Amino acid sequence: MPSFTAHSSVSQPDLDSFSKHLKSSKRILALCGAGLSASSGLPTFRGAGGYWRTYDATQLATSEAFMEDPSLVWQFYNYRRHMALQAKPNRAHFALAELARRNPDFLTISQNVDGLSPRAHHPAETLELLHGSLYDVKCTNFHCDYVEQNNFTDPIVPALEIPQNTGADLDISDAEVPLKDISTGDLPHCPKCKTALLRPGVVWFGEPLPVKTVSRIDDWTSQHIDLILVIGTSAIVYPAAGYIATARKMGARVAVVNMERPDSGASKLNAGDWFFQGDARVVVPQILEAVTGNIEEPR
Ligand code: BV8
Repeated sequence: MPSFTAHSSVSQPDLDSFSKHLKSSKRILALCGAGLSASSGLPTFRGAGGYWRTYDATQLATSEAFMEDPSLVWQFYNYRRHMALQAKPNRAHFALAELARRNPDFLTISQNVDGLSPRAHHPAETLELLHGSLYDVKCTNFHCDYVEQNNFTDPIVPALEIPQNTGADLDISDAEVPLKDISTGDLPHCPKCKTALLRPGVVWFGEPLPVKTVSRIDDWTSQHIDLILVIGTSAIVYPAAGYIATARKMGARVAVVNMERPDSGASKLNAGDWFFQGDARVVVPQILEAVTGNIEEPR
């Protein structure tokens, strides 16, 4: 029976073999998903937190939903902006940032739009936010090029103020709490063309990923890769999930950090892969410690 390390279910022999490979790895890729931020208090998409009111989050993350009911979709995104601003990056975000500082040939591809990796001071040049950010906004007018980054205004417009004291522990993410009927005129509008609505600067389902981001990642993954860390993702969404197979093709060993053992899909374990079961907040700092040193719990 392998001995387990003190504070997680990571077995010592796995940790030793992984640490040895980590220390000898030059080109390391990390693919992160909502599980990385779960312990910061942000619900995941497909886990229990995958619903907002009565909607599967993926039903609201589309341009069709926005065109049909911009008020509902803006209330969804303004709520997530607010919640992510209240949340704090956890030790796993900081550990990845430290690995990035110590290894210039490291790249984090994050599917998360919650802004927590940038707030953990992850070096920007080795962080690709594949699906954009809740804190970017852009104009919906095809002929207007207005884009604003790092807009942390909360609420983004007064009309989207989240109603408080809506009953014991309930908020607008609960279907029992009525949503405000916000007229389109009171939603965020473009300050440049002054006509069109602004939308969240995220990639919706059915939309192409930013060309610059994809080509940067394609460049980076066109050379040999020593290791890919697959952290807190169900690996269901493409093209993000496809980077795991790409990394394998480029020679990478695979280490999966997840609460559940992935038995199918893009992150299905192959012989020789490491699987570290547990909360990313606990497991990621532990498995990276051989290179990053001890990562303190953020105060
Ligand atoms: C594209 C931003 C092509 C928005 C997101 C029909 C038409 C077009 C495309 C498609 C189509 N059908 C399918 C597709 C492809 C589609 C897709 O993949 N769909 C899926 C549902 C099958 N992809 C797209 O649409 C992409 N675009 O293909 O364009 C194209 C090309 C040219 C021209 C036109 C079109 C765009 C996809 C991007 C969508 N945007 N986010 C927003 O956030 O609101 S996706 C969003 O969902 C996230 O970013 C992320 O990618 C995904 C959620 O996945 P995870 O992050 O993994 O989270 P999840 O909850 O699923 O899993 C959490 C995991 O963590 C679990 O495994 C859990 O066990 C684990 N966990 C939980 N707690 C912890 C933990 N692990 C560790 N510690 C813990 N504490």
